[in-house]
Amino acid sequence: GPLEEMSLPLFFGWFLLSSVQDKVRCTSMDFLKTLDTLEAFKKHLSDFTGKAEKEVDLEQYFQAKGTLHCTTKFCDYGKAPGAKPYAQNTAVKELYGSAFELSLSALFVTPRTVGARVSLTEEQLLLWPADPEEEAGSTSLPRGSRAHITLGCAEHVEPVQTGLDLLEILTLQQEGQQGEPIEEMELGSLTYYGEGRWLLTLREPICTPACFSSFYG
Ligand code: 2AM
Repeated sequence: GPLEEMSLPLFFGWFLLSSVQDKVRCTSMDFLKTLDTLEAFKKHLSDFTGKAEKEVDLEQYFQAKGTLHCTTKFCDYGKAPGAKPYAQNTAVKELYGSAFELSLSALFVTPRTVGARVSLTEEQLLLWPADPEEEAGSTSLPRGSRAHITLGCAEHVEPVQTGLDLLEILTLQQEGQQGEPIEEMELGSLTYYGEGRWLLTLREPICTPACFSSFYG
């Protein structure tokens, strides 16, 4: 019946504490602001605008929605494949409601999304579903590669795109593409991977407390 259908959430994930959400949002805004002013970014502006000379305000370009979180399993109220076994997994049940410390190791920007890469610990990987990387067609990346926090999406882009954009960059790296080193910024080193894909590897990962829980919506 309808009650049973409601018994699984839209998704499980780690939810950042509200005080650190603001800090992470500020860091991301600062990064976008700086990226916007770089000559190297202006040179590749057409990746974002489709036209060479038009300007883009990255802070306006991306829309932020909802609480910052790192999705572990998208369940779609039970309709997504593997939702039920995930919800019944021992680690998921035992660690539900527990606090974790997430490590954000990089920020990335594409014409579609802006996000933060999350580097999972062994314990955190216990909560990672079987195959979200493979679902996305990336068969050879390590488990947990897709872990991320969506910081914003361009108009008409769904948040699911953020993880796919991250996997795309990681796949390029794995194929041996070094990317084009752009510059050392205060936060870390900036690399360009073509087609509007920018990666800022953080010098110091951002550590943030987060609660493992679920969202019904
Ligand atoms: P996100 O994890 O990249 O932010 C609700 O839509 C949440 O579930 C969002 O956080 C979203 O993306 C994530 N999500 C939506 N569809 C998904 C899918 N098919 N696979 C994985 N995560 C998905």
